[in-house]
Amino acid sequence: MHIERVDTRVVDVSLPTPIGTAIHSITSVGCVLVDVRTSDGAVGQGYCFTINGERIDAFEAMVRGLADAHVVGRGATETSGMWAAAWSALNPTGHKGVTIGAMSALDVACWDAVGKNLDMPLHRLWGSCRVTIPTYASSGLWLTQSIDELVEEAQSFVDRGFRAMKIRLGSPKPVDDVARVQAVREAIGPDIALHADANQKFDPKTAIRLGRLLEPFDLVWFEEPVVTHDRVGSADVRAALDVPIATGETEYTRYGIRDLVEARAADLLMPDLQRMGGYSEFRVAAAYAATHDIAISTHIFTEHSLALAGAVPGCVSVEHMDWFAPLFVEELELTQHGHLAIPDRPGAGFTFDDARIASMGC
Ligand code: SMN
Ligand code: MG
Repeated sequence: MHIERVDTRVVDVSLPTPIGTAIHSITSVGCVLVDVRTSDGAVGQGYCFTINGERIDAFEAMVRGLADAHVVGRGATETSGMWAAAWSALNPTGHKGVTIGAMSALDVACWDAVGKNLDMPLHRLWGSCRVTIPTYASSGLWLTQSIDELVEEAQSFVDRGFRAMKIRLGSPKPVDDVARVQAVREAIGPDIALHADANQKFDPKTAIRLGRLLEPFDLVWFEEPVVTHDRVGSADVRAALDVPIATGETEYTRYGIRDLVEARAADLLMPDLQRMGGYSEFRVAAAYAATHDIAISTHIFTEHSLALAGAVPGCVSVEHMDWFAPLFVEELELTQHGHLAIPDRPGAGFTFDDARIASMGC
């Protein structure tokens, strides 16, 4: 069984309403969809994206270049060989950004093809450890919302069956962040878990001050308190506060995760499937985290992260982000106790909804 062809499509998926964090203004996600076609007939699928589709054509060109050079013609089960060859070829260009995003889409698609050819869910192929995983509602509680809107949305998450959610921080004045967190905590009560994400907004001193002010609200974690490159600053915030520091979504590959661990910058790591470079490299990073007894929680890419969550014992939660749901035929399944079901379908367990994607202008 070998890979006969790799096809790409570019599609822009609009968000229902524009949203904002401390560093993002988002109206859509532009995606490169990748179909890896094998000689046995299975089609493996993966994707990478940019916010608002900015510079997405560069990602498509990178996918096509890597596919022609390192994927087409290769045995479909040679995921490690594909990854190693592409990694080596990318040395002069670099191992962050467009290169790794393109590798991720190809690697996920190749693994999906392997699982589909074997008629086996990927988490079982890798060694299953669970059938559901805790999740938290993350498509909401944005910085652009009023306190009334936050309260209403928090309540609606609880009504939908979520047992956890995430609010964004980064108001111009820390007291405003405190008021927003307080309002949500009062709306959801003490039994619903609340995470908070600063999207790198603060300098370490401000983060520490805000972290202390937020102590009464029993946060699960304080995410990306400082700029991602300031690992020492993140370690300082971590040492000063009792609340766990979660970070890692902006880091690339095993080496970004290693640097955070070596700096003692994180209580919990949040690898992102695209920035890790796909399933192969994510599993390396997860193993590295495990050797340091640091838990992980997957960053966005909800559908495709479930296979990993089903096979990585140290994964404690999967972020529930609904941005990419319109791409897929299958839907995420929220189970009792606010968990997500790990799909027991072949491969990654999700397939592109071709008709719907075509109607998006692709
Ligand atoms: C986030 C990620 C990607 C885009 C906007 C916001 C946020 C999260 O940091 O962790 O969900
Ligand atoms: Mg975040």
